[in-house]
Parts: sequence; C-alpha cells; structure tokens
Amino acid sequence: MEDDDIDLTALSDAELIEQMHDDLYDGLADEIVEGTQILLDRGWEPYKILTDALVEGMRIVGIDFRDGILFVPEVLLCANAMKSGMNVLKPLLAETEAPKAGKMVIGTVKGDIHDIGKNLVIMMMEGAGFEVIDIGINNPVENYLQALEEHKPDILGMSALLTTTMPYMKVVVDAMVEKGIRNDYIVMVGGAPLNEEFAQSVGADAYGRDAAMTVELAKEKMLEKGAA
Ligand code: B1M
Repeated sequence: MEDDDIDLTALSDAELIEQMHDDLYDGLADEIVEGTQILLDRGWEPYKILTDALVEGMRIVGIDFRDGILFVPEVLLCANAMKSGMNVLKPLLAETEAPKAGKMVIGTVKGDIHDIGKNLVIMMMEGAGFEVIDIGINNPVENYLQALEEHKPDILGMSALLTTTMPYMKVVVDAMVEKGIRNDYIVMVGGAPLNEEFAQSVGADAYGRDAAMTVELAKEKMLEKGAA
C-alpha cells in the first residue's frame, strides 16, 4: 500500500460507499472490487451493494459526462470499474434454487453500445431463475429475429440508452408483426431514456424501469401467458 492509498477496511460503511463513488468516478477497478468484497464481508446484501455503491456511482458519472466534465475514455474506465464490481456480485445474485422461470433473449439495439444496464438485467433475471441468452450490443433487426428463431424464448428484451437509438425498437417490433410472430413473444424494453408511454408507442408489452422491476414484470407476464 502506498502512502496516499486509503485503507478501505478502516472506513465506516457510509464512508466506504462514498469512497466507492469516488473510485468508480476515477475508474479504479481494483478498489471497486475490494470495496465490494468488504461490504459483502460486512454482511451487505449483494443487491444493496449494486444499487447503493455501483449504480449510484454510475449515476454521478452520468451527470459529469452530460455536463462535459468527463469524456468517453474516462467513462470507459468507469464502466470497466463498474463491471469489475458487478463480476464479484454476479454469482451471488445468480444463486437461486428456483426452477426455470422462463427464457429470455436480450440485446442492445443497433447503433447503441451501452451494455451495463442490460448486463445488470441479465444478472437479476438469472438470479430469479430465468435462462437468458445475451445477443450483445449494436443489434440490427436480423439478429433479434435470428435469435428468436434459434432459441424460441418466452421473452424478447431490448435495451437502448440513446434517444437516437430507442426508436429502433419499433423497427424490431414491426418486423415481428410483418413476420406474423409478434404475439408469440412477450416484448420487454428498457433503458434510461425510455418510459411507459414510449414502450406502448413501439408496441412493447412492458417497460422495465430498472433491473428489479424488469424481473417482477417478467414474472407477471409469464403468469399471464401461462393463464392464457
Ligand atoms: Co453514454 N450516454 N454515450 N457511454 N453513457 C449516456 C446514456 C448519456 C445519458 C450521458 C449523458 O449525456 N448524461 C448520453 C445519452 C444522451 C441521450 O441520448 N439523450 C450518452 C451519450 C451521448 C453517449 C455517446 C453518444 C457519447 C459520445 O460519443 N459523444 C456515446 C454513444 C456510443 C454508442 O452507443 N453508439 C456514448 C458512449 C458511452 C461509453 C462507451 C463511454 C459508456 C458505455 C460503456 C458500456 O456500457 N459498456 C457510456 C456510459 C457508461 C454512459 C452513462 C454514463 C452510464 C450508463 C450506464 O451504464 N448506467 C450514461 C449516463 C446515464 O445513464 N446516467 C450515458 C448504469 C446502468 C445500470 O443504468 O443503463 O440506465 P441503465 O440501465 C438500467 C435501466 O435503464 C434498465 O435497467 C438497468 C438496471 O437497473 N434497463 C433495462 C436498461 N436496459 C434494459 C433493458 C431491459 C429492461 C430494463 O429489457 C427488458
């Protein structure tokens, strides 16, 4: 440990959370992993660490990115640090005894390379017993259609973080309608710039405001599907 290094174990929970926000901002992946592990050792629930330390840290990053204080290379480092913390939590969030709750194909739409939120949704869905096929980022409509045909999921999930890419969700839904397969799937959409009204306008069945809400809605929609 160098002289100016902070001993994370010596911090109170509140101080550690604040320090983790700073470390995420500075893109310090090792420190984020260490902080995440300390909180786990102190008995924190994985989901609380995810929301209070990591997601909140990324929210702060987003403000300075918007305001031109942080730039893409720096935010990439923040994203990398966030992913390192998520990797520690992933096996814990995915621990479940539940039988398979359903199957989902999910991907970020064409033109969009944001994947942290999508990956979080995947972790939470898997934790709730869903089988999830991740088709990654920047997906043209053909990728979605091919994945539906290949994996025959119950749910199609789409993520978009840009106001310029979110309209592409309608391109995918329209293609499903055209192929006569729209009603074979539950279509769920999510991403920071979306809202309920937008989801309805593109013809989706549900809007997942966040990962936890997405899991709840997915379960609800699976029940409705079963009943139908
Ligand atoms: Co980008 N970026 N970015 N970015 N980026 C935003 C989205 C932005 C809001 C920043 C800002 O200005 N404040 C802004 C969009 C503005 C707009 O469209 N109105 C923006 C911009 C402009 C850009 C570029 C254009 C910048 C540039 O190049 N000049 C560029 C575009 C690249 C592209 O995609 N073509 C760009 C690039 C990048 C990085 C590569 C540097 C990096 C992405 C790294 C990565 O993902 N691997 C990045 C990041 C990290 C962000 C911010 C800071 C953080 C996003 C994030 O990970 N949030 C973001 C600002 C912000 O959102 N506050 C920003 C944390 C994550 C947990 O939340 O993704 O919202 P979120 O996911 C939530 C819910 O939305 C929901 O559940 C998740 C978990 O709770 N959800 C779903 C998400 N997807 C779902 C799918 C579902 C259900 C729920 O399916 C059913």
